[in-house]
Amino acid sequence: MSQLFLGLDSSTQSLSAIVIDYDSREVVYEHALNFDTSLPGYGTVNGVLPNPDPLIKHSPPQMWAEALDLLFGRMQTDGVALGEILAVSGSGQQHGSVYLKADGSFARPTAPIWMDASTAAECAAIEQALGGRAATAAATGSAAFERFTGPQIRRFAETEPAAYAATDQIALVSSYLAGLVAGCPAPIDHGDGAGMNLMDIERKTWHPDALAATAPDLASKLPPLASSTTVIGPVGTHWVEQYGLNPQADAVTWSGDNPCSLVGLGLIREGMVAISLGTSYTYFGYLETCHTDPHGEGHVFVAPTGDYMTLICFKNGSLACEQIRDQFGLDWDGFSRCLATTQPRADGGIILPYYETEIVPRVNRPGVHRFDLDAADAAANCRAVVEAQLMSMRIHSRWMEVRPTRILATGGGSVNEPFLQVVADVMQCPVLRIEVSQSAALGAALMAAYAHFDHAGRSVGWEEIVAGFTDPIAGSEVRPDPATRPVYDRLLERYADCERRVLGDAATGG
Ligand code: XUL
Repeated sequence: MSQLFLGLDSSTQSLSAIVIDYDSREVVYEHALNFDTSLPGYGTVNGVLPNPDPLIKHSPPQMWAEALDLLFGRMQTDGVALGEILAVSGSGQQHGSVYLKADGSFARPTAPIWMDASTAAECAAIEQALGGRAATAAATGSAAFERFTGPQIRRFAETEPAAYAATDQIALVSSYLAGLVAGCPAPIDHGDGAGMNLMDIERKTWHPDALAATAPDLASKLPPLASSTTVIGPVGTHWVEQYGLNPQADAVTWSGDNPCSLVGLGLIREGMVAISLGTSYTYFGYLETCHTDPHGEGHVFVAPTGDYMTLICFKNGSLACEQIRDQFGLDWDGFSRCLATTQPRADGGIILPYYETEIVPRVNRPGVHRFDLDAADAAANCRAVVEAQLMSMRIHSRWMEVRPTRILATGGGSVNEPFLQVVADVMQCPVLRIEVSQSAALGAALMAAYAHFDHAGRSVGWEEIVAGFTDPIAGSEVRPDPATRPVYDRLLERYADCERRVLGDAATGG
């Protein structure tokens, strides 16, 4: 009999499932269920409830619960051997919170999610109570961010005190769904707990000062914290009776999508870094020891392995490249040709492409700034905008003190070879492509496997768990050109100087 593990992923727009066959190292089943189209009665748009206030982004938790049943029904119809699954884990969009009464009903019918930006005042108040931005980051792993759970809880307690008082348990998206699978309240795992501004990032316990800075009586409303690979118990009887799961199958804690993706991409050793080239660009990687960003721009979460991970989000990512592409009437091929036909130059033109406000570095007012760059030169602008993104990544990831040994590239932009050459040259590190479309769900399935073996007293190392599931695409390696090293070392200094001039000293990432 095969050893099957199920990984689920409740993201903003969909609920996905991946089943892996551990022995053959294969993904044997994959399905995604879109919330808007599968559950239209909730009226969500891209998984989010419409709201006249553009800062408010909530979703209905009941929809997530219903989706779980729909998905298991679908797996049954598709002939998935549900009775052979040994353990189930999952991934949830990070930061979102669910408010439950003692009888399990909702104390708040909607859940604020990671896209919500309505808590600027609460962030300021929490940071002040904790001794400032750097102190908040040192204590909880991140400065206070609008989407993080603590500021969201504070706003709820202030604006709806009666509903807050009626709340018995606050769950994250991940722990809420883990509880449904287990049929009992689930702990919050260290990975997703680190995205709340409430957990002591070093001790992995609730931080008493952060709790006090957030809302009254909060400790009594939070579940215990646990490692990301804790077996909560057997799966709930509902899943056994309705869908034929094995009553002995393990219900494992769920984590956030970023910690799960870390494992789903095989980033389990120091120096392993991934760049996700989507609408925004994210730079994330494994950290052996905990140290936080003194500028409060990057996040530190706990990795499913029990070590740490970092995440930095660059909002203007491909958006800035698209602006330049469109400005010069190019398509992506034309954009790539511009990169392929230009050379990096230490005295090359520089652009600071803040078409929108930026997360890293913090830029509150959009603006595009050019230095020694002819605004009419298409090729020079294409090169400058890509170099800008990568130099920004290199500068603003310095605080991690991790020199990447290889970088995995994922997302739409990773298919563009001249682009990857710039990544390799600026970062002075080999870049490899990886084609895992569902890295979070895959990570969850691998976490289920780890937890299952661990719980059975069979300790299997993470290397062995991920082997064969997370291999980069053969032949996709792009190596840095050593001749570009001194060029970029010099250009980097000039870029940092331009950032300083535009944004002030706080923006240069140390
Ligand atoms: C991370 C974050 C997003 C969500 C998306 O801090 O807010 O990546 O986890 O699901």
